[in-house]
Amino acid sequence: MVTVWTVRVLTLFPEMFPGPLGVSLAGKALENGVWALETVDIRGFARDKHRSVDDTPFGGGPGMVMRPDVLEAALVAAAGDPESPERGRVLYLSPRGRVLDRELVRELAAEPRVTLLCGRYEGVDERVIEAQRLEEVSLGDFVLSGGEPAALVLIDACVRLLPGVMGNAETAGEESFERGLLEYPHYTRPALWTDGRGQTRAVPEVLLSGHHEKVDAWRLAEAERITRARRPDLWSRYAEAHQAEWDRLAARRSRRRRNGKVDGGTGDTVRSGDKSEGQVS
Ligand code: 9WO
Repeated sequence: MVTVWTVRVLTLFPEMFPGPLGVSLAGKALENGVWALETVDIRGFARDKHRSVDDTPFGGGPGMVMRPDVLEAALVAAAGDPESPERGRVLYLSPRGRVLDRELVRELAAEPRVTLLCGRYEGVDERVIEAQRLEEVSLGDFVLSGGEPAALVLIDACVRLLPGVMGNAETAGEESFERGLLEYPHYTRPALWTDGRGQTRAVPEVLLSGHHEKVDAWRLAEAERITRARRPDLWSRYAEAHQAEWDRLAARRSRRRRNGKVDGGTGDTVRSGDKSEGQVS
């Protein structure tokens, strides 16, 4: 092993790690040394006899705030001085942060090491965010009871991009998301399934046809239909990226019609309208 992607997690609850990352593909990869996890117990850096890591907020208000002196000691021990070039990226999981996306996951998975600070209570003293140049990263617009579950999610997303973690069946570049689309629907046996209320449901015919080009075309059309209906934001970016290509195809079809050719299309007859996905524009 030449490179071991190493994640250091600073937390008051080290027993939460590796947690769900200790099983399945991520767990195997952890055992096999594809990635390494180091937890740092923030409480180990408390100085007073009560080992306190938090205190009441200046200005009043509910709850407690994590102390900057304790956090600085933990961060410097875990990652080094903020000026040090080999320190690597240090992230603070917080709803105030840059929203995690594929792009940031790719960046982080490409780093040799990443340090994650997990907050508890009402958060950390603002000055340690500045002094330690913490990058705030959010999973979305919701509040957790602490940063740990968010750290687990972030690590999972990174680990599955590491070479040798996933089977070659699902290499990262082949996923629908990498094309800017949501996933197409999946089906397995039995081909005819009677659900618990006695309704028999069939797998779409084309998937049983063994015609790989038709299967691919159907899956693309389904991924497009679902994306357009559920995620207009993703759909506009995708449509923008493909507009020129669609214009070329439309121009070719109208030329062929003028020349008296019958447009047989792609043989794909289920591109739209056969399933309800709410309002589409
Ligand atoms: C708690 C709280 C209670 C009363 C009034 C305001 C309050 N704010 C918070 C709060 O934001 N607590 C955070 C808990 C402090 C930092 C760690 N915690 C956290 C991280 N909650 N949610 C996240 C998180 C991280 C990444 N993506 C989504 C949510």
